[in-house]
Amino acid sequence: DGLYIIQPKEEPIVVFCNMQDGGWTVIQHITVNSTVDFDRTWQDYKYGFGSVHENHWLGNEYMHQLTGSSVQYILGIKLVNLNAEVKWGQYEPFLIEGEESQYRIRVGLYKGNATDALTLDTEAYLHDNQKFTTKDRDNDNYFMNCAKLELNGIPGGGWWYDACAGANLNRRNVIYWQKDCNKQRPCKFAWMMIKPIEHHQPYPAKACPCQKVEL
Ligand SMILES: [Ca+2]
Repeated sequence: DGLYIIQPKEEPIVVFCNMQDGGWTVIQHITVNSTVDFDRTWQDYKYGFGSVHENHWLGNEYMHQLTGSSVQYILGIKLVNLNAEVKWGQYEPFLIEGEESQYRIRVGLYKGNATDALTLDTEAYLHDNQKFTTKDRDNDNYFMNCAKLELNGIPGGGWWYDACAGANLNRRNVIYWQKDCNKQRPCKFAWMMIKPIEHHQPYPAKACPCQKVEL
């Protein structure tokens, strides 16, 4: 585990890699009642905020640069409740489209022991295909701006809202993941992480530098 410099496009960026759980690049981390404010503008969510070894949002632009390449990615969700019980979920594939598409999210098939909160079977709560919404840019399907809706005085923050959502990991006081994390069952930590989909290699790839075969 630790900090790494990666270069998804021109600009090098610092990311936190979670190696113990299998080699993931962390794109979001929140601790309940974090001092990092997640009630931010479009521009803040675009390039990220917080500190990468603690609570942070990596940035929609970087999420797009990483997942929008020719390599397909998996989204991993890790949730820890107050009893230190860990829940996992993952979506394959996972993709964030570019700013011209308002950083629309695409999520594929789910597996894990957490609730499938991003594709919850409720008409108003689908995440797949939703654009990103912040307090200063309302792209959601609700008559108000979901990012501004408050719970105990804390707004929802930026997210891929529908009208509004069965999950939101960016509300600072209540980490929300449908049945797993909510007001009644509080969670302490959440992470969003990504990694490339591994294509099965039938033969060891690192035999080179290769000896010329004498026939
Ligand atoms: Ca709206």
